[in-house]
Parts: sequence; C-alpha cells; structure tokens
Amino acid sequence: MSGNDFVVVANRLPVDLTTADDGTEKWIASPGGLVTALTPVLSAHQGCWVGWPGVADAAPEPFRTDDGVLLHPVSLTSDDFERFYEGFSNATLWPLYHDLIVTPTYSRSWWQAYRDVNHRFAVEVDRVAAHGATVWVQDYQLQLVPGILRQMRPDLTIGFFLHIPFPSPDLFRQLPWREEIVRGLLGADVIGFHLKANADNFLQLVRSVSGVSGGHTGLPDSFEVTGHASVREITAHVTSSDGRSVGVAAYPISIDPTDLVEVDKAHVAKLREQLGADTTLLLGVDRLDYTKGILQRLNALEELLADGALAPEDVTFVQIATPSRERIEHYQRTRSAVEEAVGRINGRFATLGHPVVHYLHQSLPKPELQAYYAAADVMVVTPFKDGMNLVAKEYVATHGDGSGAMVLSEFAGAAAELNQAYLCNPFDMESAKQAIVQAVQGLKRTPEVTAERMRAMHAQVIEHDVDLWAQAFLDSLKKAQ
Ligand code: ADQ
Repeated sequence: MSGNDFVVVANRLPVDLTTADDGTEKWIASPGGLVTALTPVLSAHQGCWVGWPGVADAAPEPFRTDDGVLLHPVSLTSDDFERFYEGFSNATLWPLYHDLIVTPTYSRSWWQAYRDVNHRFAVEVDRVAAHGATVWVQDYQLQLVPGILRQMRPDLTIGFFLHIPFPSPDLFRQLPWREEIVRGLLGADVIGFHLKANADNFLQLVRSVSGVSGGHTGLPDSFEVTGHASVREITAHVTSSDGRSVGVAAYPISIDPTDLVEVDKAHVAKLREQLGADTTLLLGVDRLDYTKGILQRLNALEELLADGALAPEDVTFVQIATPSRERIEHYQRTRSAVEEAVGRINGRFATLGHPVVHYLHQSLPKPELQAYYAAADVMVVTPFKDGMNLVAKEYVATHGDGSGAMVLSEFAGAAAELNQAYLCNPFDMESAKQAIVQAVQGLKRTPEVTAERMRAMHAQVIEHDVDLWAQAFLDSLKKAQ
C-alpha cells in the first residue's frame, strides 16, 4: 500500500484528454466548479486525487498534472458512463436534489451501476491511502463511498462534501434507495453542505427517521441527532447506527480570488469595442444545464425588449454556455430551446451586423472568461436552484473597483452571502425582468449606491475564499479524529 496521507476522491480527475493535430494526446486542466475549488487546496496539501479521467474504457497509469497534483485514475466502461454517470448521477440524483426541475428517472439497473462504481472508487482509495489517512469524498456521484470505506478501512478519517443542494426530506423520500444513500453518507466523520438550509434538510431527514417527528420512512430508525447545523463549524451531530458521532455543518464554497486579479485591460477594451462600447453589456456564463435558468433569462430579456423597457440599441447580451452532459435528453432539449430563443430574439430585435444576443456554446480559457466578466456591466445569474454558483463569485471578484452590477437568483446558494445583488425569483418572470431593469438603471441613476453594493460583495468574496472553505472543513475533520 502506498502512503498518501491526504486523498481527495471525486467523480472526475481535473483533466481532459486532448488530441493535437499531429495525433499526440495531452491531458489539460478542465473547467468546472469542483476543479476550480480543489486544485489550489490539493497543491497546498501535497495530496493525491482519485477520480475518473473522463474517457470511457481508458485505464491510464497514475500521473502528475502540470500543477504537480498526483492523480490516481479509476477506469469506467462506457456502460458505467451511461448507467452510473449519465443515468443515476445525472438523470436521477441531479434532478431530485435540484427540487425536481425535471422529473427524475428511478432505474434499478442504474442504481446497480451506482453501487458498483462507488465500490470501485472505494477500492482505489483503499489502495492509495496510508494507514490513518484523511480522505475527502466529493459530491453526489459518490455518496456510498464513505460507508463502503468505513467498512473496509476503519483507520481512515473520512469527510464528505455535497456540492449540490440537499433537498427537503419530502422530496428525498421519493428515492427508492434512500436508506442506502443515508447509510453511505453516515460512513463519514463529517458531512458538509454549502448552506445551513441544506444541512438542516439532512438533519430533518435523519430526525424524522429517528422518530422525533414520527411517520414511516423506510429508513433505519437508530440515528440520534443533537444540536443545530451551523456555518463553518460543527454544532450538530448524528449518532450513526454503529454508534459513531457524525458531524454535520455548512461550509459555503468559494473561489481563489488571486486567480482573477490580473485582467488583460487591452483585451477587455477590445471586447467592449467589438460588443458596442456605448451599450450596456449583460452577461450570462453557465454550464448549459436546465437548472441554470438560461432560457428564462433570455425570455425575460425578450419581454423587456418587446415592452420597450430596454431598447435593442442600448443593450448587448452575451451568453456563454459550456457544453454539458450532451447525451442526456433534458440537456438536449434545453440546448435547443436556448438556441431557438437566441435566434428568435435576434430575428426580432437585431439590425444587420448588430445582434442583441451573442451566444457562445463553448468552454473558454479562464483569462478569456475573466475578460468577459471585467467587460460586463451586468452579470445575470438566474438558476432555479444551485448549490452555490461560483460564476457569481468570480464576477464579483473581478469588480473590486465597484464597477458592474449583478442580478442573482434567490435560489442560488451564493445569494445567502451576496445579498447586495439585485435578487430575483427566476420562476417569476416579472421578478427577473424587474431585477434586470433595476441593475441596468442602478448603474446609470444611482452609480454610487450600486458601486457600494458591489464593493460590499467583493469584500465578502475576498474574505471568504476557497482556502477558508477547505480549511474550515479540514479543521472540522481534524477535530473529528
Ligand atoms: P457547476 O454547476 O458547474 O458546479 P458553478 O459553481 O457556477 O456551477 O461553476 C462553474 C465553473 O465553470 C465556474 O468556475 C466557471 O468559471 C466555469 N465555467 C462556466 N462556464 C464556462 C465556460 N464557458 N468556459 C470556461 N469555464 C466556464 C457545481 C454546483 C454549483 C457549485 C459548484 C462548486 O452545481 O452549485 O457552486 O459545483 O461546489
């Protein structure tokens, strides 16, 4: 057994395999909230990362990234990819945990694959973790790993962090395999969520199981809950059926603001010139996911243009949407609807050579993305549900000078900390429209107030960065040892 004292386990390794024109293959860093959050933490801790390299049926040897992070690949077959990843993770758990924005599919065959793959991840961790190591398991794809590891390796200290929301117990109870998932999670020493509300949902679920609120759940009835969830330190404990104390708390994830300070000003100026120096530039940046509310934000824009509340010559909207989960039907439908809306809005309101909406269905390099953040007057972040939303924090981090404004959904985890944004309910078209107009007008009519709001949010993000997130979680885990 090799001797890694700190192991991060996540569905994906932080890499993509690319093929150059001459046929040579190279691993490059890939975008995504989890990667953004964990790369600096891993580099700082000299740890290793166990995950799937992102290519089905590939079984590369362990290797180091350019950042020096040691990666231990777990191989997935194309059948695993379909049933474990696209199926159970992203067509069962993802919609269930995002409050049923689309209807989850409950497939016994997918569940079998989820169990098998979780077991394989645990076996890989067992291989690489030194005696007494700390293991940090990430996210909804791997909720059984803490429980399996606990059985295999009682010497390990195990943390689990959920990057997406945890739903209310009433929704969670739909899941045919709810008992196994709860047992899997309770294999950890510490379970972390973004928000106190998520942690409270989990505690309420466990409480209802332990008989405090009564009712038949089909879940084990031997948990005891003490205390209340709090932020960044553990005040609630669940006693698992094997008598261990499991800490539960909220740790709002953040970004590494030092990644974002050096903006290429010439690039920003060029973008502004290309997109219309005199117009108000609105920006959306998301994975193309139905939870992100991209279509609804475009519909809000369209109504504002149709109402005359915004004039087409005065605004430019840039939507950058990273391709995501493209083989899943709901994602295909979302993409079609978004692209149809872009075409329709431009068809109605553009003039020759001057589209109102610019749409990029692409993943951009970070400096390029940052130039868009810096150039944008109004960032529009309108998810129906989001664990946190790092895009909102990245935008704010780029506007330390108080420039810009942000429209933010109440249902993004980020709204709990960034309440100086123009908050809206994305399910309510009028609310979304109003927040966009208020942000646009706020910049023009009350620039000092708007700048003050942006500076307050900037201070919040700078003071509560990804290091604080990781340190707070790891401190809790240390205390649990
Ligand atoms: P995501 O759903 O992926 O993350 P988010 O938190 O916004 O959502 O992170 C997206 C990341 O991808 C950001 O760092 C952003 O810069 C990057 N990105 C987005 N579009 C891009 C593009 N076109 N090109 C390049 N990079 C792009 C999940 C949860 C979130 C939670 C995070 C972290 O769904 O709620 O905030 O994990 O826990």
